[in-house]
Amino acid sequence: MNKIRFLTAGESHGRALVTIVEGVPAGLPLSEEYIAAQLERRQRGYGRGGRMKIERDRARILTGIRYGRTLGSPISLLLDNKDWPNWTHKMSVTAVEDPVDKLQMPRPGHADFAGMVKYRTDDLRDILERSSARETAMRVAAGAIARRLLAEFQIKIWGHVVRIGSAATDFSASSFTRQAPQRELETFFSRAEKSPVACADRVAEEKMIALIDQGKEKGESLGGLFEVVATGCPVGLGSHVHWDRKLDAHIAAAMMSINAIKSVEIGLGRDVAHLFGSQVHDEIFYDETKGFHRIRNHAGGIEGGMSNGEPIVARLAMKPLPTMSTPLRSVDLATKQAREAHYERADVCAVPAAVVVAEAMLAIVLANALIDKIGGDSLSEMQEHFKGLPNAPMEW
Ligand code: EPS
Repeated sequence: MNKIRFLTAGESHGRALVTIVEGVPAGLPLSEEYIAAQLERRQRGYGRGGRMKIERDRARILTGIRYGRTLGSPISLLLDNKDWPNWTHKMSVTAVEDPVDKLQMPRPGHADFAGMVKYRTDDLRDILERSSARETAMRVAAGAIARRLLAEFQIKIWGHVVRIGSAATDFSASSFTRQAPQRELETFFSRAEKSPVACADRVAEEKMIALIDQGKEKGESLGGLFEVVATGCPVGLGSHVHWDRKLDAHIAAAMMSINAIKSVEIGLGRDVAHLFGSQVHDEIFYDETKGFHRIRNHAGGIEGGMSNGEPIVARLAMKPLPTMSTPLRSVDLATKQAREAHYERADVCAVPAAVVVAEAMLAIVLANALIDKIGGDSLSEMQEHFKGLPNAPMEW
């Protein structure tokens, strides 16, 4: 079976994070710099805590590449935690004589409580170290490889923030159709890229920043809403024929696997529930210059579990992080006494970072859907197959 699969390993305050990415076709140009650029994007964002000032994420390529190109063999990446020297005792791999105090006040909304019960531990550090979003650095590294592959087929991935708490922009990327000039897309998303909250709307951006400042002052945290978009997808990724081949199902599963994500919508999403059919579905047109086309993209690029050639748009809701410097009420699991939840250094808002993680997961899903559709053990074989893809019915 020729599909990209990857495993990640690593605790937030352990020595390092690692990933093995298997199934990448041979002959793909890839460098540490390309991966580093994506890792750096994930570290940005107004509202991050002190940790991001310590880390300078850069993954080393250990295997799978020769002379700047993939070999088709497993690619392994290693990312050292720069914070590790401060944690060698707390996170020692070997037993220590003077272990640190156990943490026993689970944070409401965090993996702490269920994790402690499930894994039979009386120290929530055993759970939080792996449930931490630090792990997403490796997903971004693995996703960078998928993104690099998609770029060879002019498939591009973008993202922007729609809402942080009560501050929002009205703009949705499902306003872009396949006909949208590349320049328009690039202008919009590069505005989002330069924004400290990844929002292209300057008025909304200001409100978001003010809200994060307020949240920080109050010891609160904030979630939000954001969109990830893929342009340039050919028609027919995924399939209508079986539940586990539907592209939207794969996207939803990948997105829901990201820390703190509570909902995923495609295109209009839940708004389809209160409109007439004619207000929802995107009519089909044809003319000589544009070929088959739509004038809107409420479907978010997916019909019947398949890409329809329009931009794929997924909208995700992220909950406010459960670690708050004004802690919520909890219970000391050892004494059963009411206590404040555990607090340690954390981000006030990580929505702009989550955009980059969701882009990475979307890249992995789409790279796999493309491999599934056209096959090929090497980039050049995939490119040959890609040329033969029909763009419209009756072209086969
Ligand atoms: C996180 C808590 C913070 C975040 C961390 C996720 O880390 P620390 O506990 O070291 O201050 O900065 O995110 C990252 C380290 C990262 O790379 O994104 C948590 O508890 O989930």
